[in-house]
Amino acid sequence: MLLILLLACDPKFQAWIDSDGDGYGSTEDCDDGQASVNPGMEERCDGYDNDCDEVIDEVDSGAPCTEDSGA
Ligand SMILES: [Ca+2]
Ligand SMILES: [Ca+2]
Ligand SMILES: [Ca+2]
Repeated sequence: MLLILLLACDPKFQAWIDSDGDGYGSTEDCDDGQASVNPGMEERCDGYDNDCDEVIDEVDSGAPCTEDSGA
């Protein structure tokens, strides 16, 4: 029990916080408040930079990223 408390107080462990629970801590996750945004995520048309490459809603296929699927 004491060991766990000591680890919790360790700055190294405090620096790694996964606020959104997506498996990526604040040191590697570019948005630790969005579970659909982390370095292991594929880009989606949702207005977020899901894959953390600093480009929002880029699509490899070249298809336009719009919410309009019809017309
Ligand atoms: Ca995240
Ligand atoms: Ca991106
Ligand atoms: Ca996106």
